[in-house]
Amino acid sequence: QLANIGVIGMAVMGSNLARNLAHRGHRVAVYNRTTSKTDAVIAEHGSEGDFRPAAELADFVASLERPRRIIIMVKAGAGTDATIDALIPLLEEGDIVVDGGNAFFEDTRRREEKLRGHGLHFVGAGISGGEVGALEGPSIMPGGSPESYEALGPILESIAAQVDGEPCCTYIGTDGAGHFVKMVHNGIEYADMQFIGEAFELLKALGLSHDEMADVFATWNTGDLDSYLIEITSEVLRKRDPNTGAPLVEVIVDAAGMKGTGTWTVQSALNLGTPVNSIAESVFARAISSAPELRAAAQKALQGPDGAINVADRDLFIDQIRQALWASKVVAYAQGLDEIRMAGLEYGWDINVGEVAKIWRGGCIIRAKLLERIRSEYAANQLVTLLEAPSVASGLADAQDAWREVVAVAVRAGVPVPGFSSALAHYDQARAPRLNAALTQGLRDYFGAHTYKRVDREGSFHINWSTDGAEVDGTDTH
Ligand code: NBP
Repeated sequence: QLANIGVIGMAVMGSNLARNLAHRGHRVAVYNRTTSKTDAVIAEHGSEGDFRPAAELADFVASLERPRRIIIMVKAGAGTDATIDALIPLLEEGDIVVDGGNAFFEDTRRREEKLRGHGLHFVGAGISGGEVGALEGPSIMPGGSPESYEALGPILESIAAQVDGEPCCTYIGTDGAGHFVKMVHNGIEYADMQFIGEAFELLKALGLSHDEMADVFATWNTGDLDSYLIEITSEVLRKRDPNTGAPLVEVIVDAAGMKGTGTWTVQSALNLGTPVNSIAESVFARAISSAPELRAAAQKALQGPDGAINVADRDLFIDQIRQALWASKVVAYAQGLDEIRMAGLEYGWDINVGEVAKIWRGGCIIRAKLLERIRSEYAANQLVTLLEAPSVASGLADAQDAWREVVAVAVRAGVPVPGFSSALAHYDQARAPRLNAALTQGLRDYFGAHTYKRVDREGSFHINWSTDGAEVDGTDTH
């Protein structure tokens, strides 16, 4: 009997995914450009299931039943293209090639079109959960032809994380839809981590020890904030440096790295014209952390409060931080889901946003109790944005006094909270009956004759600013 699934790429992600497939009873063909890696994986894990290692790509392809299902887990970019180009001449019409790496969705669109030209299906599948997720059950976001999902879906669903008996894997939409959703998942992950970082800084400014902070996060993890990232924050804060015994976070250089998915999320949002300011602030917060020259120059020149926070009721303020964190998190999820909805309209993906929330409930890095509420709100209501969902709007209403207090105290103390404050600004902008954009339009008309619309009648208008000051029809003005 031939293998029913193949995995190319035996580095961390590919080998763990192949083992997961084998553990679920699949017959797994495996291949890696450098054969010694395949040999090492088989030597160590070959007894865990039915693996079919191949040293040559042609033998790998020949060992698969048709339509062939091949998951590529190699370094994103040139590695993916090289693997695809090597595969194309070996495949037959109807075969399915899956890219499980972190590809940019425009690359996925390009590859899908190319493979379609060869009569092949190309599936861009976002896979989240890191190496443990790949092995034990990730969240999988596959995009491609509906037909390919029929042949592939059951296999992917069998290895995905399960929540309430349902797999954290569902068909997302055509071509780049799956990788787009994975990209936004990562953007939300950036925001989640930024908010947690701001809460940490505020708790520290209150004078809590690292063990006390770890306890606070552990307690928060038993309530509305229950999530993987809050859980591991408690563990990281409690960790002592094996060398010095100091809290580990105090010996880690405060320069955050990034691999690009957060930046892509913001760039794509800018192209779509959809506001994701909390996600953008998270990306920029990493950027300033990793700008040593700018920081050194500014540290010498700039004055301000020393960052200590003194409040009358410390426990009350800690709870207010919890509420600010929850409310900001809701806004970031709303912004990310808004971006997915807008991309669906732009690219014709017909994405079910509630189903996206559903498959993020388990396996992935942003898994959180909040996602069940989001799933049920999208299932029950036709939502333009998550913020209008009844239980979300009332939750934000309840949290907003605390949220405003935390931002105000932080601003006065000189503790930077770009995430909390930008999320709050989004909340206030979104609910405002009038925005200052009216003045922007007036200014644009003044210096550039860009025209404006009126609240009381149709059409576009222009003021003859430099002559008689009269309002004229702006239809023909640029
Ligand atoms: P890497 O990203 O480290 O890539 C190593 C693999 O790519 C090896 O199998 C290597 O083969 C292969 N490869 C390279 Br490099 N260039 C190649 C080429 N030109 N042709 C064929 N194969 C090539 O592996 P990883 O860390 O397991 O990640 C795999 C994918 O999963 C990436 O897209 C990554 O972004 C994504 N990822 C996701 C998560 C997550 O949490 N979801 C985590 C980590 C990674 P060799 O052995 O012959 O050099």
